[in-house]
Amino acid sequence: MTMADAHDPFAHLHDENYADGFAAGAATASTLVQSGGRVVESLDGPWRLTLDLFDEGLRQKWYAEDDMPPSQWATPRDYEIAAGDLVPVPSCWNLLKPEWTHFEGAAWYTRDVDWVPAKPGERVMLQIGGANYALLAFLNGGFVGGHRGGSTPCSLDLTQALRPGRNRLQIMVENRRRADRVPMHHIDWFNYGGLYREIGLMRLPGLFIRQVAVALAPGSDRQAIAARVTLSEARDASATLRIPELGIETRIAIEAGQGIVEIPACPALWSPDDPRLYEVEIVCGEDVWRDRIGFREIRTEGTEILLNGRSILLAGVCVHEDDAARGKTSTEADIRRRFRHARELGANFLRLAHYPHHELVARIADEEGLLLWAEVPVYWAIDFGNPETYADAENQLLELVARDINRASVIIWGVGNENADTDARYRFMADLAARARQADPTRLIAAACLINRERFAIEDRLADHLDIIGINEYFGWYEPDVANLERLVANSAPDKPVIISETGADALLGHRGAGRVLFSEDWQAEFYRLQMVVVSRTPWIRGIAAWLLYDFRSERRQTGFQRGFNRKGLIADDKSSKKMAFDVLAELYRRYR
Ligand code: GCB
Repeated sequence: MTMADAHDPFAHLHDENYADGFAAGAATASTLVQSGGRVVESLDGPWRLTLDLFDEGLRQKWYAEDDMPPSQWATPRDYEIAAGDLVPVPSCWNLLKPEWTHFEGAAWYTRDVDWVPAKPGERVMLQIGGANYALLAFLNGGFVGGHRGGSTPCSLDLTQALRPGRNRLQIMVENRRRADRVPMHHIDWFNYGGLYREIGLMRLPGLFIRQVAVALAPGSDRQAIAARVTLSEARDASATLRIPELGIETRIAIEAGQGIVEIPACPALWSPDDPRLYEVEIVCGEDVWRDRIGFREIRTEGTEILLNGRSILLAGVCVHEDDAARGKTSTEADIRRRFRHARELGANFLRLAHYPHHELVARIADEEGLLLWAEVPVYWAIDFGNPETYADAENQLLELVARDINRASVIIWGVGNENADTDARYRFMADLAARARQADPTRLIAAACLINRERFAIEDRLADHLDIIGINEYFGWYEPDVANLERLVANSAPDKPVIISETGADALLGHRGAGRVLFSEDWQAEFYRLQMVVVSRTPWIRGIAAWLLYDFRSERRQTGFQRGFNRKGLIADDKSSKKMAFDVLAELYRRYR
């Protein structure tokens, strides 16, 4: 914009560079502050929301401070905070008004924040649990940072911009589906939008603990605990690690903001039968970081998966974050209900499809002793040749790892799902797997890999980079002949464990039929019987995750049976009506485990 343009009320109509300077990727995994048991002053509750289909907010600077009521405006405007709808946060806008159901675009959230400084030198982080897909945040008219990635959290430093007294916080959230995003525009779930997880302010001292990883030291034969501490700044310092129940109190020397310590220790090991958690505390200067952590070892040996040195079978179920009334917003009650249903099914394992779920999921799984596969939405036809897309995927992965690294329940990081084999895909996913391993050497890396349908064999060069080969197979559903599953097993000789990471059939609640009647409850139940015959007798299949616990919204699904839902749930979308297959699979799992 030239000086002359600055006085031209129509200049913004011709400015297509309106988004320059607003990087949605400023907040990343390395700026994320773990919750660490600290108090967060909640900003949940009512916010004003204005939809912005044409990006007028950036074009016209809706973030500029102007608190005049319209009656006092000198010139007309197209934005008025008070005219926005009062909406609850967290929520998905799609479910708030019928006319917003399919809205994909930008929307502006606004609220006042009253701030009372507590200590000189304190820092203040805005902690956002999840906003789909990208966000830009503005405080008192100034840009304070942005984030991309629809299911991972971010931290934005508000220290400089926050004023004592009243502040105006605005967050533009934007959920357009795009070919270069992660996931891309074609997905088999609903593209909810909004600030759909909790949001709040965290006070921290000038120098604080950003991230911590505490686990059994790899290679120590379960005889040592390792702790890694990262501070907010690359300074030398000293921290103290305490695990009172183990009698541990150790100094960690921190150099240039990083400290690592390894201590001989034999904690009682965390397992599904005994999900033992220890209070862990790290103090550095004025900052205290706390968590409850379970210690366990997960590794593979040949085609077996070993938990604390003992071979396990994973009997599991996949689940989406999708609720008829709340969409992608999960409450603690939702999570506990999912786990209760998984247990009723006899599952010891859940695959959290196909993106990072709410932070509480792994915390509650830690308490309850459930095993988890957590993944990033590197789903289907990602723009594998695009370096920006890779950077986004890697950042989402590292944010997930940073958030959940202390959760014993998470045993597998999933780096992708059903991605067609190209050189670009191979490089992208091999790099992602290597990055996951480097960031966290204590867990297993997996992906839903490929099947050669001419030979009926597991065949995916990516498998060389994984610890576990996931196979999504629908023999008996998309591919009618279940016998081909037997062929697949006969033709494959994997040298690492295989998990059937998905298998399932649609069934509309109440629809019945004898034989292979598609969409009937009967066929869904029979489908699982046939699957489990093969799974149970194949020694290198070490687990299965049924697709899936509940029916979920998916706009791709438009037959009379589906009506906008994927009906492969063992339970209908009301989250309570069990289909016939539920009890059938529960019985099969009882025998399997
Ligand atoms: C798959 C996908 C999953 C779909 C499922 C289905 O293989 O990984 O996201 O929802 O099949 O129901 O077709």
